[in-house]
This record gives sequence, C-alpha cells and structure tokens, in this order.
Amino acid sequence: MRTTTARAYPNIALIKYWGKRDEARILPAAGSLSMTLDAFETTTTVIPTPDGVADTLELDGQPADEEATRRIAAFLDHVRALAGSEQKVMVASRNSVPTGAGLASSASGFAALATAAAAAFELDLDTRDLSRLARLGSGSACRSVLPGVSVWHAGDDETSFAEPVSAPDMRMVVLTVDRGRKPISSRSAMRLTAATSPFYDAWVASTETSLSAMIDACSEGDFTRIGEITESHALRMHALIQSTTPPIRFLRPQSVAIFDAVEKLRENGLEAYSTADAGPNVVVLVRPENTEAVARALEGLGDIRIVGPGPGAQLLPEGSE
Ligand code: 2P0
Repeated sequence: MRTTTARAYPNIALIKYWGKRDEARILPAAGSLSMTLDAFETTTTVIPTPDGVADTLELDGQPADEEATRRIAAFLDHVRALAGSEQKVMVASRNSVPTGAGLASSASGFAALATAAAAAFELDLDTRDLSRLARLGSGSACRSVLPGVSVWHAGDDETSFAEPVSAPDMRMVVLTVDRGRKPISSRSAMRLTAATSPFYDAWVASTETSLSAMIDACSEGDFTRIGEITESHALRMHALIQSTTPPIRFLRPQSVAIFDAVEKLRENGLEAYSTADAGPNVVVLVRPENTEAVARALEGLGDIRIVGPGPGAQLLPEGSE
C-alpha cells in the first residue's frame, strides 16, 4: 500500500440522473449525460494506517461527522474487497469551495476518492472500471472520472459506467443564488420521488428518449438542439420532484427569474439555455463565443462563474499531499 492523492471536478448533467433501479449497486433507472467542469475541484489523499481500527475522514481540515465517515468507510469496503485487503486508511479531502455550499459535490468527491483509493490499494483499473467503482460511492461520480462530455449507461453492475461522447465545445455560466445547505439530500429526495411520484414511470421512459436525442444532437454538433433538450429535461426533473409526497421544491424565486432572463436573451437573439440540479443555483449553457455577453446580461442575478469542459479524475504526483 502507498499514500496517494487524486483530483477530480464536478459535472453538470444535461440529461439528469434522478432515480435508482438498484440502491445497493447504485444502478440508475435511466442513462444520463453531463459535462465535467474545469472548476470547483476536490483533492483527496488516502493514507494507509497500519494500526488503524477504523477508516477516518477529514474534510477541509476538520474531522468529518459520523454519517460522512460511515459513507466513506462503506465505499472503502468495496475497494478492500477488490484488493483482498483489510487495511484501514485515513482520507483527507479538500474542496476548492466550502463543503455544503451547493457547488462542492459528491461527484468530484467520490471520483477523487475512487482514483486515490484504487491507487493506494494498488488496483490496476482502467477508466471503465474506475468509473464503475466511483459509481458505488455516488452515482454522478462515475461521470466525473471522465473529461468533458460523457454518457453514463444505465446497464447492470458490469455495464453501468460513463464513457466519452463527442460534442461541440461549450461553456457554462454558473449562477449561485444560495450557498446554504440543501434541505434534503439528492439521495433521499430521489428515493422519495421513486416511492411517491405518480409521474415517475413516465420520467424514466422519457429520459431514455431524451438521452438518445441528446447523443444525436451532440454528435451532430447541434448546439441549439442540445440547449433545447437540456432546458426541457431540467424543467421536467423539477416538475417531477415537485410531484412527490410531501412535495419538494428546489428552485427559488431567484432561480425562476434566471430561467425567465435566459428565455428573454433567446428572444433577443442571444442563444443560452438554463438547467438546475437539486438546489436553487442555475447553470446556463452557452456557445464559447457568447460566454461574456451572456454573463454580462445576467449580472446581478447571482454570483457568476464561467466554466468550461475539464479533465477527468487524475492521480497527482507523489508528494502532492
Ligand atoms: C445529476 N443529480 O444527474 C442529478 C441531477 C442531482 C440533480 O446526480 O445517491 O449525489 O449518491 O447516487 O449522484 C445527484 O445525485 O446521488 C445527481 P447518489 P448523486 O447530476
């Protein structure tokens, strides 16, 4: 065993993952497609603790709470099973934005941890198997193993991984409207949706249709079609989430104001499309040449950060910890 450090970036889905077919193996009910970003990264070090009786976790320099530590230990059990090892480790993870700020994500976290832990336990995994491993920590993490745009296949345990998709060059204008912790985790909200929404089956079926339309639009480099499917699919996801019992609403008035402003931009000939994840922040998809104009037009509606396609999860040189 050795000490290793890895870095990974979050991703923003254009076709969203919302619902599992298998909770234990984190198999999604439908496929999804996302862009890994070049900002908001997580850097994670895994240190073997030969005398350790339990895994420990430090987040941004502070000991993590019991729940977060338990989730990491459960993930490390998968790594130990693959390695045939019982070795406990210390995990130290840093986010470039504060954890719980709505931007630090479980996707970058588990993609970085899977990459560092696989190397620490001397597993020789290719990208596909690393993506499958990251999926066991958090579904969306399997997409953050890959750079740029990737598709995550629904599949079964063997075939559910992310792989690259050819797509045009795109940028995103991220508008942070609220840095607070979300009222409910994605995992719990997803479970509630599958259990209580009358629209869930239609969501799963229509997501597969939207995904194949999106893959076609990406390979044709049709930005307009990509944008239209992105915005429509995001609104469908939020409509679905609002249809749970009890209802959950992630979008705030400020979020809706941004969707409206983006629609106005399009009416005025500036192409841009909105999406939002399980929270109130809005991400606007733009052509590279329109990035500055769109960011300027949306000034004042949120804290703005421009992002582009980023690298896949990577192991850092020894001594980076
Ligand atoms: C996505 N989200 O496709 C969707 C859109 C949030 C909204 O993937 O239970 O944290 O760990 O597999 O990966 C968030 O779900 O859930 C998510 P788990 P995860 O990006």
